[in-house]
Amino acid sequence: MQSQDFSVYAPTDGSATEAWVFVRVIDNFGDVGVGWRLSCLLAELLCLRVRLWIDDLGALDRLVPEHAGYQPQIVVETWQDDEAAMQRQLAAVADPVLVIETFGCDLPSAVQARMTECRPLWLNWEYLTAEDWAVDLHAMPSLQANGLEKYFWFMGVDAASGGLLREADYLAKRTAFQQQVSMQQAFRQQYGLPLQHSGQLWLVFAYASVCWPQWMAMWRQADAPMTLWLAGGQVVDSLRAAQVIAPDALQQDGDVYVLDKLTLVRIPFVPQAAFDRLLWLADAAIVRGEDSFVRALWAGLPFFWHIYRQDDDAHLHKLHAFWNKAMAGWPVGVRGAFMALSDDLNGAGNLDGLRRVEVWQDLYANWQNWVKAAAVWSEMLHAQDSALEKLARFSHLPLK
Ligand code: TRH
Repeated sequence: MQSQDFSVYAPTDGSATEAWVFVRVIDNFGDVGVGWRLSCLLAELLCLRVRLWIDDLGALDRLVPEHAGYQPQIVVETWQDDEAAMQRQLAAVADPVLVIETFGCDLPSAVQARMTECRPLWLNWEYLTAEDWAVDLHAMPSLQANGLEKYFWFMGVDAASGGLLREADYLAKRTAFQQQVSMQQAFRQQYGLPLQHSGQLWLVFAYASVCWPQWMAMWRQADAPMTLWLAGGQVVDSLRAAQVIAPDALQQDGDVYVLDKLTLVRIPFVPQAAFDRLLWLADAAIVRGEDSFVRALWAGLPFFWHIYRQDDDAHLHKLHAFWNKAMAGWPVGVRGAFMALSDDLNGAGNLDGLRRVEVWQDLYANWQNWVKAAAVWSEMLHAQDSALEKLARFSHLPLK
């Protein structure tokens, strides 16, 4: 689907071309995480001045503690529901050539009225999915009540999708970090992460679930040394509720708790710009939601996806759609064991304790095959155009 040429709306007086990104924080860090990352990439790669309108500055402060001076091309505005306040804010700012509402967050009527005058490219930046219907709908226009077309942007893993958010220098940064032990040690020191670990190192950033006591039992019975870096707090809460750990265990960042050969470490919440480095240090991961999932794809390591739950088990279609594409070239031995555990993690499995350990041991026996399969899939995604490269082509806005 080819749109009209929106670059014609760029100012001709030499002033910077402006884009507006709207974010409503529903829960967790996904909305703000994607909104901020997208804003940074619009500024860096499309050289736009980005006005990020967000209704919960506290969520952004947590993710990007220094956002005020972090990227001079990004201006953060508080999105106020008060119409008069929004009118006053709008009166002071330049017209945008691009307006992105993230995840169907519905633009205020004052903004829509302004858009009927300056007629920017209007995108609804949707949740990522590998389902085929999303590829069919990607970049399709939908006529709105104000007479403007709004286009759907569906990120995804297919070449015909809206692509994935990726920085131009991602691979260079990953390689430098993974090759330089001094950088790794400095990072560990900066965030109070243990300088050593025993066995495989897993980064676990996942939701609260009844599966966690079961998975700890699985790993304890498998009896191989293993270290879990527990990020985000919810897994620790589940373990405490199930009395797998003592009530006073893992309360503070840096606390360590040992269960036989399993070492659990509660790690601090790092700024978003540092999150990749946790993945780059790990042998494997469990990630969640949307943005951390994409970062695991770029890291190219073996991982499970703890997907965000939706009503009517819609999340399971999304989960399976993704893995069916990702696993197409995987060796059979990895595929069966992996899917059984992935379903188990996401509440769709039927493993009892004994079978869970057997399946884990099957996967563990195929470790190198899993590592290779994950790396190959990641390389394939790296070879595709990123979401911003696709957006530049779609909008005719110049790419740096
Ligand atoms: O926080 P999430 O569970 O967000 C979710 C999903 O996006 C979901 O699809 C959405 O519907 C729901 O929110 C409302 O997971 P996600 O998407 O991985 O976002 C986490 C962000 O937090 C990501 O940008 C990485 C970042 N992060 C850090 O910056 N530092 C950290 O230490 C950690 C653990 C995460």
